[in-house]
Amino acid sequence: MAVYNTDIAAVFEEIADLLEIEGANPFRIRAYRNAARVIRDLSREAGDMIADGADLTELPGIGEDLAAKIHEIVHSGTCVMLRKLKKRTPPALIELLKLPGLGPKKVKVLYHELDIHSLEQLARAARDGRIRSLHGFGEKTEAKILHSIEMQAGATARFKLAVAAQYGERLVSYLKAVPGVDHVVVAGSFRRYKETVGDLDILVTANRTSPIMDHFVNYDEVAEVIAKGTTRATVRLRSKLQVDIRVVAKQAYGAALHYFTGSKSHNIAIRKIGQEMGLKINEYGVFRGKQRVAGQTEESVYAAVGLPYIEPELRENRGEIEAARAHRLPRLVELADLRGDLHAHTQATDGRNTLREMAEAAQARGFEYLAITEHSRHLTVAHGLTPQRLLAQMDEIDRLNAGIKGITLLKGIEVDILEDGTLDLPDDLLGRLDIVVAAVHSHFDLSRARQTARILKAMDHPHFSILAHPTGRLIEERAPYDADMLRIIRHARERGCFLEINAHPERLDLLDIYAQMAKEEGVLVAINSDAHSANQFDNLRFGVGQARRGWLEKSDVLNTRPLKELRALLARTL
Ligand code: DGT
Ligand code: CA
Ligand code: CA
Repeated sequence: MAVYNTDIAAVFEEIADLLEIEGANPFRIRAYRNAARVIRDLSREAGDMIADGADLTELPGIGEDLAAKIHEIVHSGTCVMLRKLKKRTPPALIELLKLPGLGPKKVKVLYHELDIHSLEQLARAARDGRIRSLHGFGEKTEAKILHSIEMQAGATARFKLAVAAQYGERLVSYLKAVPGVDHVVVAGSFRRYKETVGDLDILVTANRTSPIMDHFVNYDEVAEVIAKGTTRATVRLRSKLQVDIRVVAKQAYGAALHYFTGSKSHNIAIRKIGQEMGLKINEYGVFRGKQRVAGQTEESVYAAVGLPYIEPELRENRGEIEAARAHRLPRLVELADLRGDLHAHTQATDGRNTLREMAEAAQARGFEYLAITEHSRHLTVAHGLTPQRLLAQMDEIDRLNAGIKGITLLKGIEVDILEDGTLDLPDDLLGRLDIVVAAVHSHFDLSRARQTARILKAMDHPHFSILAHPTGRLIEERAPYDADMLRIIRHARERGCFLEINAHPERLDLLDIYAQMAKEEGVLVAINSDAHSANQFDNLRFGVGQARRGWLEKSDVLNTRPLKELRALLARTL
């Protein structure tokens, strides 16, 4: 049984939540939250470190007790303390914690003040208007709680793409090692780089004697076998992620891959074109009468209906078939096209690594430049930089740039856009930076008109370069703020500034449709990692996936430009 860092972090987060509901010592609670973050940001799996005999107490904030718990979790998947805590907490409270917008503090109040033990009781209290008068709640929160209960009742949980990737990719390498197996690929929404996936759809080609199905259901992460036949099976993993597997013959690989990649509405549209040409298209191939005319590769399926190959990220039936027919498909941007990253943090604020470590990691990826963009002072939770501390960092960057070859650090900031649209640092200071990344981090609830005006005003600032994570959403946790994105994009064009696709797995913001809107309006998009540690540059692939879903080409992306061109583009706005 493999235990990943995300599993360990989840155990610690849950311990912290339950301790908080109990009203435990805040320092103790914080120690667990901190440990969760440290583990989540490790560049190696803690399990591997333990196997190598590493001393975990050398990690920041990890003492003997936490190190012992990490060992325990790595070996057993959980820990005794969590089990004990769970035993003495009413189970419904643990359910309440899972509702977006309800943290341990609020759950504690609901439990103690209203004696709420279940979701039904909570919904009733919200409907009766009994929640709004509680300390720290109010009418808005009450409405939100009711909304999220109703949402949860209707929807089944989806997994963030990066989380699904972690489980999916390990399963793929496990399956590739099975005798007689040829291709193993994750199809479905995962292959289309959708920001969340409902389940994984794994397609395998194997010879007839391969023991693939038995191996699949015996994978040590499998919690439940829902169905098992000779060519298909469905399981649920311990993480609750459901996985479908389908085994096909080699000559049907392309047809099956096309079928299981979807989207369903893309498939239906392609099948319809086939029908008009007298062809039958299914997961086994493309047929004219009884004769198979295509299906070995995806290209052959498209060619059979007179179309060029269409990339998976485009297959949403949003105009890609028409574009293919007119030979106007975009040549989508690729990870290798990126020449740098324009949004990253270091230890100076809430990052994990030093300037030098971040520079070296970026250089190791072959980057030509990296912008260091710490938070500004308004974000006190992230130890935002004061003007003085920013000046000190700028000097440090000068020294580092003088000493390091092959990569240039750009001086930047992730400055807060304050409620009135002003920026959270003095103009003269912003003017001395190479790049000003600006973002909304507060007052998400402003009316559409005020939120839009706030952002437009910020863009009017002469030093504004990039609007970071432009809709503020956190996937499955916080809805996008209400703002007129078309006006913002058009204003960006007028002002010569740019929008970001933030590659952080919880953000992936711009959303794909707005990335496409930016392209159509002629606004360049930066694909940024927002890395808080050196290993988080890996997240860029998800940002690139999002960009591809937005039809972006290399030329639509700001940070595909060589440094000299980038500087010229930034100078327009500085
Ligand atoms: P998800 O899992 O909700 O994130 O979305 P998908 O797209 O992965 O959907 P899923 O897992 O239900 O099915 C995988 C693929 O199989 C889907 O993208 C297209 C194909 N598929 C499923 N059902 C149908 C169907 O009824 N007709 C057609 N043409 N294709 C289907
Ligand atoms: Ca799926
Ligand atoms: Ca499926």
